[in-house]
Amino acid sequence: MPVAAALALWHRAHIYKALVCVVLALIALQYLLSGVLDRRSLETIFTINATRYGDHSYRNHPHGLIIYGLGTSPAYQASTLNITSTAQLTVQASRDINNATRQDMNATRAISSPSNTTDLSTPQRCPLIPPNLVGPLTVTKNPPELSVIESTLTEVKQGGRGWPSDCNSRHRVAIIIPYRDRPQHLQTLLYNLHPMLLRQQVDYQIFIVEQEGTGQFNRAMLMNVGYVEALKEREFDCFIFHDVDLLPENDRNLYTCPEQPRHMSVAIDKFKYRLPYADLFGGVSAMSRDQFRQVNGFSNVFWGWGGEDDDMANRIKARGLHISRYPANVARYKMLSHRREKANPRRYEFLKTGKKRFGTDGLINLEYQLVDKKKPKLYTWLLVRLTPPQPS
Ligand code: NGS
Repeated sequence: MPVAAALALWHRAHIYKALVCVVLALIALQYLLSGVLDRRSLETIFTINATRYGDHSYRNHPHGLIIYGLGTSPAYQASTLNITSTAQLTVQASRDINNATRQDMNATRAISSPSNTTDLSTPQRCPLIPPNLVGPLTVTKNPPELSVIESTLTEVKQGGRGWPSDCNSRHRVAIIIPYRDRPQHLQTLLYNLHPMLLRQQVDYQIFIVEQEGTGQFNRAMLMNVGYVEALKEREFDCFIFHDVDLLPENDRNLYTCPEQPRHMSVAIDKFKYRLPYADLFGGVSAMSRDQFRQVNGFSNVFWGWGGEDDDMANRIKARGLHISRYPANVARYKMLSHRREKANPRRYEFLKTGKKRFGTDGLINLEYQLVDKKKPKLYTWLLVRLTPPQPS
């Protein structure tokens, strides 16, 4: 029928028109997207150049990459004891990379001078994920002679400093090691730690803070001193508080500071690689310069073994922060054996009353004397005389 045929023809023509519209729309979309992608890659180039202005741009976005960073909900606490699935890690990693990229872009927008964006001759910013990580490490408990270690670690500079040679590090990290009378442990730690930090592409310096005399050890106060003294040298943005007897077993446990304070020594061989309790913050822990200042550092009242790290965990919570952790298969350590130190009999009492002192006891009333300071090849050594805090 001619009318029906005409109608069919008319319908077909409409279908063709619709198809043409869809194709045109797709082309337009592709064109627009390519514009966005171009802009993104331009911004990346700008960001790379921005890092040349080290101090300035670094301070604008001080947070490091949290590759596997997770929260500390009870569910998470349970999950730290198991191996986290690769899929989970990947999701977290890409989320963090996206955040970092966003931060980079913000930093980029803040830079207005076009002359900052043209010179590509200086090293680029290091990649978010250091490319030479190997994962599980062979830990050496019997290191060679100190002189041999010194001559092998050619990339380490006087005072225990290291930084990547081919890119600008994203992290300026002070490693603070409270210390007394454990030369063999120190040698072993340095032997294991330096190569790992170099692979992690952090710009770091190792500080050994030694307590003078034979009185009760005050780990917390030594870490406060380490923080203060390190900042006199350089504007570190990240602090790793590190016991001398813990050897990292995996270089994916990045010595950087993420958004939240991070407990690093989650799984220690001595504890059968299980976290003893959810709020543990002892062993090895990471805090940014600002977080540490925000909590007023560690308490100064804990003389003898135990409790000072629990008090720090309380400070962190009181300030609305929380302890983050890498999964237990990454945050693994071997502990070197030693005599058990004398526990502080008053530690539970101080823990209970700690809250009252958060504002008055810490960096704010820290008193010490710097007795000596030296910079041998593998570390910066500070000998300090601690002054017990006066009752306020
Ligand atoms: C707790 C201590 C912490 C200590 C943790 C692990 O009991 O300071 O054991 O110690 N708290 C109190 O004593 C209140 S460890 O065996 O790793 O030296 O960090």
